[in-house]
Amino acid sequence: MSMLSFERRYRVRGGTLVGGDLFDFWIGPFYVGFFGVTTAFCAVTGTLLLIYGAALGPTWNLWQINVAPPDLKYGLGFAPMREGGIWQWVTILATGAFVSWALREVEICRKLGIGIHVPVAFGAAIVAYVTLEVVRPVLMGAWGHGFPYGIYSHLDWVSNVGYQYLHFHYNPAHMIAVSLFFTTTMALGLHSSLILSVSNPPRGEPVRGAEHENTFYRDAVGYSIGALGIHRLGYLISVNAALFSALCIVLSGPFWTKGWPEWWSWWLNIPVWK
Ligand code: UQ1
Repeated sequence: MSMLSFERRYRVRGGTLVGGDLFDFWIGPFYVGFFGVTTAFCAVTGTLLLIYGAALGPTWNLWQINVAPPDLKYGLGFAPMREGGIWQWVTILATGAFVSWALREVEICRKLGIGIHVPVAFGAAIVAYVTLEVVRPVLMGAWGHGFPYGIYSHLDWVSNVGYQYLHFHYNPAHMIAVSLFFTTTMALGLHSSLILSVSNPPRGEPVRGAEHENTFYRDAVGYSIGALGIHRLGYLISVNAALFSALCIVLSGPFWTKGWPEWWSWWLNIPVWK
């Protein structure tokens, strides 16, 4: 891949968090850094372990391959490799890869002198994953409460855990998370379509700018949030979608063991109805 003319100018030394100059170099288009090395190690080792786990299993059908967590009887201890140990190591390596990737992004931000908004937003997704696979299983006393690694198997896990709480959509944090996911897609749809409408005109027509963007939404809904504002809004709702997802699942089990519909009895029990 060829280097773009401006890239060399911004490929500056320093900004590393760990390792000083030791890993401060690029391989082709990719910045390496200490965390590039740890990302590559964790990702490759974890992937090979997943392939090993698949090889031990009964199928190579991509949809049905399953690498499951240990039985509940192993509690929070290490399990034999073939009985959930692979899942445990994959979870450690996946967490290592995700956190390494985020810290490598931080090093790139420091080199460029830009904010760390990207790794912080990615951190919200990491929080959701770690909540599902580490925090909630630890709070419930067994790694067996984590979700399995497999396409169908993790969907079955979501379905089963949902029914354990009778009707998961009554979980108030789940309601907020789902609403934020939908609102995020709506905001991206509003934003992407607006940008395309002004910046990608038919051949021969002029490109339009901020005044056309603002006027469209002022005409349509009486308000324009602005070019910077829409990105602040998108950041807020997308990061909160991930954080409320983490909240809704960590509440289920460690802090609420009944069906979620029952949680709403506080509403029926308000004295004013009596
Ligand atoms: C908006 O007002 C705006 O400012 C001009 C954008 O920036 C380019 C947008 O992308 C969008 C989608 C809006 C409209 C958003 C609201 C919340 C009214």
